[in-house]
Amino acid sequence: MFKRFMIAGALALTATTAFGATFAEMDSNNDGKVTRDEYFGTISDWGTYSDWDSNGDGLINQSEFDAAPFDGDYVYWDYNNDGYLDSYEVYNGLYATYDDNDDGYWENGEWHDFDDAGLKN
Ligand SMILES: [Ca+2]
Ligand SMILES: [Ca+2]
Ligand SMILES: [Ca+2]
Ligand SMILES: [Ca+2]
Repeated sequence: MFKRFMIAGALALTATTAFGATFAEMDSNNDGKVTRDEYFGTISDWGTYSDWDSNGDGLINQSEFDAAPFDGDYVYWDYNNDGYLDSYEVYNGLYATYDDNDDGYWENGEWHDFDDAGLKN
């Protein structure tokens, strides 16, 4: 996880379009947790995947992944092992990375880790 801080610093200039929502905005039923459904419902509206797909081929390759404002394990996120990340693989990988206690929800403390990574405006 040490790379998070390096990446947040290196990409501060390019992260302006991503994740411009607060925890409360994502938590649409206000139960203090952001489920995958709530997360997918908001993240897909922001067009972040296309921001990261710099060559516009609809897939994230290794170099696009390295340039994106988040940390993760590219090989681990690539569930179908085709060498690229589609939007589901990216969003699902992000969600799993920041769900530190693996309970299937984002709670506020976990969201702060997400925020610290430079993903939120
Ligand atoms: Ca909720
Ligand atoms: Ca691409
Ligand atoms: Ca894949
Ligand atoms: Ca959690």
